[in-house]
Amino acid sequence: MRTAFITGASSGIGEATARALAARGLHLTLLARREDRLQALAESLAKAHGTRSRIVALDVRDAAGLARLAKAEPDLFAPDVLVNSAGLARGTEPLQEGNPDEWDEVIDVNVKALLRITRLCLPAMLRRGSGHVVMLGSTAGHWVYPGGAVYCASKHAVRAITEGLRMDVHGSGVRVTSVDPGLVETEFSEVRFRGDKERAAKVYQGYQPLTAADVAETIAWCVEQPAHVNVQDVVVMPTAQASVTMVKRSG
Ligand code: 8X3
Repeated sequence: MRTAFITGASSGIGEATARALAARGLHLTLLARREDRLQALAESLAKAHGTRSRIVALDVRDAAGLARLAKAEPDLFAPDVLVNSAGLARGTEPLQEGNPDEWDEVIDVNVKALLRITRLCLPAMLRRGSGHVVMLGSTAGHWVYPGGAVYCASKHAVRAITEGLRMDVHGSGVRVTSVDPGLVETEFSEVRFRGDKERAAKVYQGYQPLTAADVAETIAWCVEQPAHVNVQDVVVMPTAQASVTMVKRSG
């Protein structure tokens, strides 16, 4: 029985990845804050694919909660695949107008929580000599755009962590992949614009953005490669996007 541990599993790319991996026969540990959404997802996957899901209703930043859980249920932290999908951005203000509390939130979730969860799952993978850590990077981890200094810094950090981890576990059989999407229509922009749905919708207007399912299929493709194949990094953008600042919109 293959298992995947997915953070940020209640929505967006995390939820779509749960669906894509369940369809390929993996059983799941689903971590996110919103228990009702995790419950509904687990029920629908059980019905559709017979998937067994464990639900972990926790804020991914809750270090003490994670440590307690790892002690009580170490098996949860021994998945075949870890997908670090939890992540967010806040605002597009220039740095000089930024909110340091929001910087903390972005860095704590995108970087520190990702490190902590990965750290918790690695010992079992290394003992087994197999396992796959998938990071949700971003095009923002390759290129910086105006108003994106802190978010781009967090995703550049994810890229550095991915590369560093790959070297640290080299020779162990553990694979490390980063999937780095451009514009994907999810709740990402609504969160970034602090609940402003109208402004969020404009980000995806006039062209066909990626869907969460598009990215989930990319992740599933990476995971399904034979054990000797490690897809190191996949950058995926909508066809209408040529760079982080170039999007061809109609009208
Ligand atoms: C999300 C892509 O361009 O909004 O990681 O930063 S972008």
